[in-house]
Amino acid sequence: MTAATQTLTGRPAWKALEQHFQSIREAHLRTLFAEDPKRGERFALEDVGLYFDYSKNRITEETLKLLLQLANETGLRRRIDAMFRGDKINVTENRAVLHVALRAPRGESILVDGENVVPNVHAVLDKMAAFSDRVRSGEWKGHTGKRIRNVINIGIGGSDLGPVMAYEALRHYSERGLAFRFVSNVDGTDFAEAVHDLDPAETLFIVSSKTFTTLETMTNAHSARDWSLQGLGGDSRAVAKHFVAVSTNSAKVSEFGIDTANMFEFWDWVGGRYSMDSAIGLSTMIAIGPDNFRDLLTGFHEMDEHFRTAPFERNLPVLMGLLVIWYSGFFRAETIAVLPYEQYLKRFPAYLQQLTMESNGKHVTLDGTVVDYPTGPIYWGEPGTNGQHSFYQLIHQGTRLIPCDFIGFVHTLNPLGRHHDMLLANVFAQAEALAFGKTAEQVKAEGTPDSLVPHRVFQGNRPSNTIIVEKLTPNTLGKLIALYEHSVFTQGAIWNIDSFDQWGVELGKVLAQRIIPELEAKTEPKLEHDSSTSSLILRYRQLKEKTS
Ligand code: G6Q
Repeated sequence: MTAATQTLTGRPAWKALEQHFQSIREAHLRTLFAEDPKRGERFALEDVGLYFDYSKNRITEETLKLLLQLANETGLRRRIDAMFRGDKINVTENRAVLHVALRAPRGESILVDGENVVPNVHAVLDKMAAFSDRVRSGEWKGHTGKRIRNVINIGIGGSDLGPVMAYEALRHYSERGLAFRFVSNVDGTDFAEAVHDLDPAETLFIVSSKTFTTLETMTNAHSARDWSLQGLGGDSRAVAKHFVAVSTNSAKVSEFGIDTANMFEFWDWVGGRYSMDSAIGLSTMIAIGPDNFRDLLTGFHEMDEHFRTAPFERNLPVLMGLLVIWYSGFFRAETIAVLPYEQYLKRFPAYLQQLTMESNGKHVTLDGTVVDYPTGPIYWGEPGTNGQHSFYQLIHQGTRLIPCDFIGFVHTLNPLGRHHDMLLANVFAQAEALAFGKTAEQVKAEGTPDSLVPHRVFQGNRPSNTIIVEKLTPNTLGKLIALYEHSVFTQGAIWNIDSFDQWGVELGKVLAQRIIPELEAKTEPKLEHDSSTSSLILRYRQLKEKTS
């Protein structure tokens, strides 16, 4: 077996980690900290404006050494270089993976099939900037001559989650004279609620779809067109003033009736969940303005450069990714909680769910072999402190190990009395409580009745990372997103999976297409599903008929 085809669990570093795990699995963070008074500084790293404290992890120098060895044995460096070079590392779709080119400065060169893609990236950014300025200034008018007051992004998955998250995250920087809404679900309620109080004459739709064929998006886009035309007297010329598109598919865009002059392009080497900094970010740019959008891209790029050049032992995404490998592969942790102590980041965990789970929820390696180790964990989370009053109980005292990422900012964008110190005190207190807990002796010493002692014991030894950033800005948001993107890359490279395809979303889509006509048929359709699915379809048809 060559080094490249060696299975992960057969690698020397993996075997050494298995052995090492036996010696460290019971070690308590209390002991690790007591033995090394400088641990909190030693296992911390500051770069590109992010402070990353990973000392409250169940690791030693030896763990790190072996994880870094694993990164080397699995060819992480080679994989990083291949991505940045534009190699077709998305092997199942035979595509380059070049979201890093979306934030490459003007003048850089990144080749795809021999063509430098960076000039095209900047041409689209310039076109987006000109359009954004026109909408923001009121120069872009609707069909009746009114200025645009509402911008609605229609998209789903990668064409929705990034724009929603970025709008919420950067709301502080947004143009408050414009309202932004996002429609994704094929459930008509999503569209109906988004437009119920809006005037079509003041509403601009951005139809965001890489393929321009996605069922949900195209259904919503057609409903939006009907709603617009109905409200604007039925003149189809109104579409040109109230609809723009973000897509790779110009033929489908014109077929829909959108002038391709108002289409913002991106490319097949941008994966949906890695596309929020492409033209898919048009709503973000209109909200925060082109200068802030460029700051966002600069933040992404700074993290890209850090990931590409920093030695692995000082490389933030690499260390973060290796810790995920450690907990999922050895402690068998099933989930990871992301806990931003920043209200503006309320949609960040939801965004990360797609980034992490669509990327690394794979059960076969690049060559199709079924893995014999766990791959992508479940990511979830809520902003603090709200989560503390709901699910943190399980993280503190439940039976599962849930590594946590705490994210906090030194400066708030909304200074208000003592709020921010209280917020940050909670970040530090939670990480401290999780790591060190409270022993039975401590609980007893507080005068707790014996019968309650076990209930009030905190075992501790629950690991976390703490990421501290100076302030939430477009720039730091870009860095945080890129940090997770490259952590996901690191994990996928070591697991030897394709982090850039998503075949798992296909089957359900195909089956739904088959079922739609069965639900709508006027005459009883011949159902050839399993007995459960057929009965459900039948029941729906009968009840629909009876109660309509
Ligand atoms: C993301 C996925 C997926 C995609 C949506 C929307 O990586 O590919 O979430 O973004 O299915 O696809 P379209 O942009 O083509 O409508």
